[in-house]
Amino acid sequence: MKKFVALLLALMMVLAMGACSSNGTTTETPNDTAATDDAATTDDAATTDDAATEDTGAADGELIKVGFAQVGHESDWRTASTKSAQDVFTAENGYELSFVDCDNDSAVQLDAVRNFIQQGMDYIIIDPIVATGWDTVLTECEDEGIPVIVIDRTVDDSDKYVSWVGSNFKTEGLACGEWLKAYAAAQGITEINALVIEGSTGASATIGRTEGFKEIADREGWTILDSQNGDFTEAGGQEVMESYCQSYKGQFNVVICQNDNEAYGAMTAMDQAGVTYGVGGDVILVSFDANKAALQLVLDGKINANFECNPMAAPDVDAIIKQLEAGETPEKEVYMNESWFVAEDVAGETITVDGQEQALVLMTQEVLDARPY
Ligand code: GYE
Repeated sequence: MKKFVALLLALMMVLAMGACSSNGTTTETPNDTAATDDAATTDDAATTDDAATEDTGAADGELIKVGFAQVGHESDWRTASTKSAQDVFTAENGYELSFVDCDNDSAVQLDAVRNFIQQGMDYIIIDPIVATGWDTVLTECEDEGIPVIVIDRTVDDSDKYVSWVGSNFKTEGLACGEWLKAYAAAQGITEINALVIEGSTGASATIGRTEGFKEIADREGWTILDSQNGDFTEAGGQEVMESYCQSYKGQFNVVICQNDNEAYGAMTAMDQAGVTYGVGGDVILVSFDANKAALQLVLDGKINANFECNPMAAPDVDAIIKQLEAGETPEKEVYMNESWFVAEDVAGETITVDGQEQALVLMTQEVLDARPY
C-alpha cells in the first residue's frame, strides 16, 4: 500500500512538473531577455522516483520548493556560491531547487523573483545584484506569504525578508586598510598612492569594501589616485588596470582589487606594462574573496594580502528554512566566518578592526591545502 501511494505521488509530481514547463523540459527562463542572452537558467529539480519514496525531511514528505535568484557567473567566488546552493538544495536533502542565473542584470533578477512567486515557491533566496529597488517585489513576496532569505549582498531599502546570511563588506575594507597601515609601517613605506579597482556599481559588496578602505585612507592621509569599476570580472580588472598603467605610470605603489578575478586581470595588465607587484615588487597588490587559486598566488608572493569573503551560505540557509518549517524564528542576520591571509610575516600577528582583534593568517602550503574552496 505504501508503495502504491509512493508511486501515485511520483506520478502526480511528474505531471505537475510537466505542467510547470511549457516546453516539456525542466529548464526555466526568467523572461525573454534571459532566453536570448547568456543568462543561463537551469532547474535542478530532482528526478521524482527517489523523491517520493525517500524520507525527504519535509514535513509531509513533499520536496520544499526553493527558488534562488543568483547574481550571475562573473567570478570564481560566484561559482563557489552557486555550487554551495546546488550541493545543499538537493532532493536527498528534501528540496527542489529552481536556480536562475541573472547574469548581473537587475531587471532579470526582479523578473526571476516574480516568476518564483507565480510558480508558488515555498521559499525564495535572493543574492541582490544591487542593494536598492527591492521593496515592491519583497512586498509582493510577503503578500503571497513566501518567506525570502537574502544571501551575500544586502538589501538596503527594505526589511521585508526573513533573514540575511553574508559578510560585513565594510569590515573587509577596514581590515584591508588596517593591514596596509601595519604592513607599510613595517616596510618603512611612508607614502601610499593607491589605485582601487571596484566591483560592480551598486552592489553592497562594492559599497562596503570601498567605504571601509576609504575610511582608513582618509584617516591616514593616503592618496587614492583613482577608483573605477572592474565589474568583479577578470576582463574588467585587466581593462581598468591597463588604463591605470597608462594614466598613472610610475605614480602608484598600491593596487586594491575588490575581488580575486579582478586581481588576475590586473596582474596581466601589470605584467604587460612591466610593473612588478607582490612581495619585493614595486606595487603592493591586495585582493578580496580568497578563493583557493588566489591563495596560491598569496603563497607564491604575487598577492600580498587577501581578505576572505566566504561564499558557503547555503548550509546556513538550509538551517534557517528548517527553523521556519519548525515554526521557529531565525536570526535576522547571520555573519559568515572569514580570515585575513597574508604572504609575509611582517605586519604583526593581528590587526584590530572596529575594536575587534583578528589574526593575520600567514599563507603556507598547509593552510592552502585545508581550504574548502
Ligand atoms: O566578492 C565577487 C562576486 O557579492 C561578495 O561578488 C560577492 C562578490 C564577490 O562576484 O567575487
